[in-house]
Amino acid sequence: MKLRYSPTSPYVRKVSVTAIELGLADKIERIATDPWSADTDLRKSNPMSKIPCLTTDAGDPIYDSPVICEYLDSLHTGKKLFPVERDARFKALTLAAAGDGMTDAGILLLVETVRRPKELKWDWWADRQTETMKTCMAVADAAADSMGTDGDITIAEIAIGCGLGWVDLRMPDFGWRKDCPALADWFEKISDRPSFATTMPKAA
Ligand SMILES: N[C@@H](CCC(=O)N[C@@H](CS)C(=O)NCC(=O)O)C(=O)O
Repeated sequence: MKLRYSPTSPYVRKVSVTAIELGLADKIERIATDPWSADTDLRKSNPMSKIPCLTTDAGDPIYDSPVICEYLDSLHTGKKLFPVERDARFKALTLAAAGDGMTDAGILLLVETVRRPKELKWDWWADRQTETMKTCMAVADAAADSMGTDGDITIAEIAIGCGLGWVDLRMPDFGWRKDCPALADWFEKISDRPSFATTMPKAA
């Protein structure tokens, strides 16, 4: 399998953590890709021109990160990061959606505040994304006591942990820990798990 990646993407990190958890990391060849480059041919594999994008051994492209992670999970007959039992499965998928939603809002906020020309900045949009990040974090904080750290985890812990790691990297002053003490405690513990510790993003 081949994975188009960039080193600081929180969505790529989800795939990397998933692959490590499933013992599949050495089956994946990594191809550095800048999705923002005008020269990239990424769109031929992913019509949204986003990373991560996986190409299977059969040559089929798979995107986006939730689908790639579920594909990797489907290759593994033992450990399951996507629970099979219905209630557990939809609980994990919904919590993972809150984690991804937090990250999506964070990226939109960063584009608005950093990339958009100053005279075009739209405070209403920035405030809305900030609010979405906070409400997703509040959902994760409420669930934190039931989330795994050094035992079994699911795609929910992976999505939330990778999202928070990216927020700390790109928005170190966001100040989420004060409002989400249980989540902060959980995040500190899961950050020591080998799949998280070895994929911790570093500023480029
Ligand atoms: N929903 C997608 C989001 C992926 C995404 O937004 N990736 C960013 C990099 S962190 C990207 O490629 N952005 C390029 C763009 O938006 O054009 C996923 O879960 O894979």
